[in-house]
Amino acid sequence: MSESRIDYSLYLVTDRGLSRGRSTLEIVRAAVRGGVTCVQLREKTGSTRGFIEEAVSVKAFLNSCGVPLIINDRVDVAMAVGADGVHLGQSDMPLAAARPLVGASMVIGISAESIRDAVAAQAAGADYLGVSPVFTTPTKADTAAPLGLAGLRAIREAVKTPLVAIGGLNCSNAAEAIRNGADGIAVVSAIVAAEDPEQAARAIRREIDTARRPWV
Ligand code: TZP
Ligand code: MG
Repeated sequence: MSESRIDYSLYLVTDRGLSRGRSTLEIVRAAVRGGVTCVQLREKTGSTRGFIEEAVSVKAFLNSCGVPLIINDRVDVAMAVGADGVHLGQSDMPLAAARPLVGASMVIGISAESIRDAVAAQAAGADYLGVSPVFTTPTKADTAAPLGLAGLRAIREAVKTPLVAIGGLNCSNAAEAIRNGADGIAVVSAIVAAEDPEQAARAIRREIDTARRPWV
């Protein structure tokens, strides 16, 4: 899938630990009903086999509604399940090593915590960038200092690659992130840990749509 066929506008990143006992598939189904346009499966614990089984079941659902699946960290898992994309951080497999493995059609997203990261990832051919963290977040421990909206805007001015803002995003700041150059909003806890993930996604969706249509 080429990057232009992916709608990054509301990008769900899963987290089993924040799901309050609900299955990842259950969260994904609710979030898609609420307007999520892209799903990244992020499994930091558990077996490779378990990750693949989960990815296969989530992919079957997402295929039925035309929403792309992106796999976090694991090029092998992304290839094994025929995912639409793989998301790689600055300590994961380099894009130049991943591209020959996954081929031209799989989307590769790269985490960028600075202008330097973003410019390098664009030059290496990243399909999109996860700009992180925009705000403080308790969800991921090993992040750099928050970029803030000014940092997001500076990265927007430095690259043309689609940008997905991540880190502390929710319905109260999603619109600002879009206005400061994000093409999409990536969310973990504001959807995954919500009492009603469908409603939570819908509220963020509304903010994004309003920010993209300032004339309305
Ligand atoms: N990558 C950068 S920040 C982050 C990830 C996975 C966590 C974002 O989580 P939340 O709960 O949306 O702030
Ligand atoms: Mg990673």
